[in-house]
Amino acid sequence: MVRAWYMDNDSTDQRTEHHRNPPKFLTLEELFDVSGVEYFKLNVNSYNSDGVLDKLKTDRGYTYEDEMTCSKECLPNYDQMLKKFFQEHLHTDEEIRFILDGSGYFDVRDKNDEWVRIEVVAGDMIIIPSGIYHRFTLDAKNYIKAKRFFIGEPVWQPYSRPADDMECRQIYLKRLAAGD
Ligand code: KMT
Ligand code: NI
Repeated sequence: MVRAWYMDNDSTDQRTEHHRNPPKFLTLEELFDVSGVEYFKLNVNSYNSDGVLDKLKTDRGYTYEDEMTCSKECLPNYDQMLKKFFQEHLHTDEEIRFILDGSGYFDVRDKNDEWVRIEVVAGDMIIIPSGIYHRFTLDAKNYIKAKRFFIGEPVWQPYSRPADDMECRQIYLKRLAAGD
């Protein structure tokens, strides 16, 4: 089960959970309502043949996919890349990740600009909307392997906050307010 919670305001070690006191969790429905983030549970042992991922790809038009591993051994420029992932940013397209192994945290800003931390583990597929401010960090285990998907030719370009005038940001805010 994926877990999501509101973060404390402590800027020490980004790899720890950073719960509030007392902890404040969100259900997946609440997560969607306050951020537009979507979540699907897949079976890491059977996704190649069970048709669930195939249907998602067809329904949503994902035509590109690749795999990435983040660990000290596997990622070139590991420290630099992780620093970049953790800088608050947005993209002009959805950020779609299906976790195959390991774990990590996607942090997203909610409607009130508060950080929500989403813990992802093997089997979790997360869709971060275009135009939402977010960031990523590994947890204390320092390892994640994930599939990335994209509609068409991939564009991974991050735009650091502030990027409030971008069209994708304006569209995102309108959709969030309308609740769809
Ligand atoms: C990103 O764009 O932040 C990433 O791809 C992070 C690693 S994916 C689990
Ligand atoms: Ni991103």
